[in-house]
Amino acid sequence: MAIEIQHQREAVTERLKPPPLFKVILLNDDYTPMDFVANILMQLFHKGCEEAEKIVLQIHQNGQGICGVYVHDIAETKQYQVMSTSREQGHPLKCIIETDR
Ligand code: TYC
Repeated sequence: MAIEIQHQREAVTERLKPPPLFKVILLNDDYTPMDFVANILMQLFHKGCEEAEKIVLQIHQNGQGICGVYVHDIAETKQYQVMSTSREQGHPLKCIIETDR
């Protein structure tokens, strides 16, 4: 009985934990136009124009940059939207997701 209560407690504690978060990261490449990446950041990640431009330059200089942090389903959807919009427009832009903690 005591063990069962302990298990129930553990199950409740598990359910109360906040869900794991995932970073959505854009990678640099030599071909995708900066304007296209800035538009992606504004339209899909709701960044303002100045912040979007800062992030684009940061990715261009450092190789990658974080666009946002989300629960897994949302992070995957954002990744899919970035990749499909880029391919539709003929750009090779890459987007990855990584655990945040
Ligand atoms: N390096 C690209 C260029 O010079 C611009 C770029 C920025 C590409 C960010 C991808 O995630 C990226 N046109």
